[in-house]
Amino acid sequence: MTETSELVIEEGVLPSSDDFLRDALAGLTAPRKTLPTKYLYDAEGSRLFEEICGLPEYYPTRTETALLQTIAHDLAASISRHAVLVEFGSGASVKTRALLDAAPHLEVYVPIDISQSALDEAAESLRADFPDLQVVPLVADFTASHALPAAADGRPHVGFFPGSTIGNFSPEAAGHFLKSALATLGADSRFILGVDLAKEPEVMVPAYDDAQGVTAAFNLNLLARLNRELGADFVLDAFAHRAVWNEAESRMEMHLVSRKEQTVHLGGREIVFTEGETIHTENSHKYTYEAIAVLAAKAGWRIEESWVSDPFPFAILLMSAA
Ligand code: AVJ
Repeated sequence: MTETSELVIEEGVLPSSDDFLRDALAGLTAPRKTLPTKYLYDAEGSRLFEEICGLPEYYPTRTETALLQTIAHDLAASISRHAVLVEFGSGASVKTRALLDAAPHLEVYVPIDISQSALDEAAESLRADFPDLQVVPLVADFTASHALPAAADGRPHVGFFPGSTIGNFSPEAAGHFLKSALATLGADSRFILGVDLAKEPEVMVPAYDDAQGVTAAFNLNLLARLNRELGADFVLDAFAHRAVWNEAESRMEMHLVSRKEQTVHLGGREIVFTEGETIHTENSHKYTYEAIAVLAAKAGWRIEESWVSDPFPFAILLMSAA
């Protein structure tokens, strides 16, 4: 690890274009074409995602934010004095502010994210608004377990994973993540998890296929990235965004559908598409309350308290290491 006083960068964490090419080729030459979801979030993708969060159809962000604000004082009351808040995949740390406002006894904040620029910006703005808070960003892949920075030593640890980002994992990978978060946080820790719950497809589908086409642009940006960064020759107009509810797997899926038979070049390879063939780019699993509770319990977390919003069910769980 390379360590400075205010920023910790995990070795080998910064993604290279070699990784991107290798991952993209593996996905695009598979019998059912896929591209890894994490590549949706370059600077442009992150900007588009922020825009999605403000769309009328995209209920999760505003639902969770409202619930967090409502329960912030209850959450704060169960957070010990001098605690460290550790956020997984913190991005711009927007939702964190509701907790920080309600829990001034939080003294250290460790945002973990793969994007150093997002961490730098978030840290600067939080330090300005919370001058007594020690902000110690960790540039790392939040899905793996990590040694926390020295500033967290000897303090109670509270994990924070809002945004239903856990829905991007398969249930199996979500279980692994919850276990590795427990390994990072330690035996006396607590964990605050935000999870979107399954609801009517009439509500979920438009959330992933909005009228303004922002989600379509977000999805298509993946192909634009392949062109920009790896010299591929995707014609963006020749692919359409599609959002589908997969009832059997209880998940929203995003695909890019080839509008015609076509051949695309990437890294010296020819990739052939039939008309209607899709590239699967994202899963957003929607849990029942019971299903997420079972997953958490299997990973070693005990639910202390939970809140579910209405009319759009979204759950926030306060758990402790069992
Ligand atoms: C950031 C993973 C929570 O799945 O709802 C939004 C990403 N994709 N619109 C989600 C996303 C399309 C979002 N998460």
